[in-house]
Amino acid sequence: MSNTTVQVIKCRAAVAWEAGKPLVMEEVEVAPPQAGEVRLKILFTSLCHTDVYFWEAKGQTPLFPRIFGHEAGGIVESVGEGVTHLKPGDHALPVFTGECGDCPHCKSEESNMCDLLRINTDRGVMINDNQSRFSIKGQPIHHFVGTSTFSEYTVVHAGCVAKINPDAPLDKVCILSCGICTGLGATINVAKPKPGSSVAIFGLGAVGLAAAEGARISGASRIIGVDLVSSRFELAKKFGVNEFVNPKDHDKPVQQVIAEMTNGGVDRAVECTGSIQAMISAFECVHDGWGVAVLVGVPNKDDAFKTHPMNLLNERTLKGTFYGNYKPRTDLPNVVEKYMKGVSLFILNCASF
Ligand code: CXF
Ligand code: ZN
Repeated sequence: MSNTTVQVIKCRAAVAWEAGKPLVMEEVEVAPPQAGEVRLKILFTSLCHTDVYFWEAKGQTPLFPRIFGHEAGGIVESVGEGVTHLKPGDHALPVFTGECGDCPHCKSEESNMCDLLRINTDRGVMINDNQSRFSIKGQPIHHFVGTSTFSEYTVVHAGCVAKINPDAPLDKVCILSCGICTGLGATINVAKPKPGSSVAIFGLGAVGLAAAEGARISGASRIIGVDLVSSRFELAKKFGVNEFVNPKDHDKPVQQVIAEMTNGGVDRAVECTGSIQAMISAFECVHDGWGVAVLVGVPNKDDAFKTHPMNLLNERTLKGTFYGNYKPRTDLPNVVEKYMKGVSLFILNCASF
C-alpha cells in the first residue's frame, strides 16, 4: 500500500553513475517511505572503505547508477505504515545490517545476522517491493546496503534504523553506523579479553583503533598494535596500544615475533585489515589452549584462509564478525549512552585525525 500522506522530496545526492568515475551532485527525487520504512534527513555522513570498494566494483557485480554511503546520522522526516518505534523528529543512525526482531538470529543473544535485514551488497532496491525510492527524471537509481546516505534524504527499512539520544552530537556518533562499532564490538563482544590479558590488533586504521579501545575498555594490559606503517603507532597510543610491531622490521613471520614477545602467544587477536596474510598471522599468534582470534577485515574475492589444522587442534579458536556483533536497534542506543556519559569511545572525539 502506498504512503499517500507524504510527498516526494527533491534533494541533492552524490550519484555514482559508473564504476570508478567521480560522483556527481544531482537533484534526485526521493519517494515516500512505504510500509515498514522511514525517510531520513541525513545531517552527517562519512566515508568508509566499503563505499570505495563497491564504487570501484572490481570483482563484484556492478550496480550503477547508485547512491553510496552507509555511515551517517540524521533525523526521521516521515515514517511508513506500521512503523511504531520511530517518529518524525527522532534522531537516528541508519545501519547497513538490520534487526527485524522476530527471526531466530534476532532472538539469539549470539547473533546479529538478521534473516530479513542482514547486509546484502548485491541488492540495489528496497525489500518491500523490489523498487528503488530514488530516481532522476524517472530513471531509478540503485540503493547501497539499504542506507544510501550520500543523499540529503534517504529511505531505509525501519529495522535498520536505531533511535538514539537526541542530545548526542550527530557529527560524532555518525561513525558508530559502521567502522567504530565494527572494531569496538569485535573486541568487546566477540574476542572478550579478560582484565590483565594480552591482545594483538592487526591494522591501526579507524576500525583497528576502535578495536584497541575495546581492549582497553575490557581491561587488557598488553595491547600490541601490528601495522606495516610505523607512523601509526603514535596515534594508536591514545587508544590503548602500548606495544608495536611492524612486520617489515623482522625477518621471521610476525606470528612468531608475537609468540616470542608473549611467552607463547597473545590471549586474543583482532584482525582489522582485510589482508589474508594478516588474518592467518592473527590466528597463528594466539596462545594455544585458550587463544581466540577474531576476523573483521573483508578479504579479496578469491582469498582462501590456509593454516595447518594442528593450529586449531591445539585449542585455538577462530571467529569472525560483522558490525562487532552489535544488534543495531537494541545495542546502538546503549553505545551512544556510554559515549554521552564519557565511559568510553574517546575515539569519537578524534574523528578529524
Ligand atoms: C562491510 C562488511 C563487509 C560487507 C560490506 C559491509 N561492513 C562495513 O563497511
Ligand atoms: Zn563501512
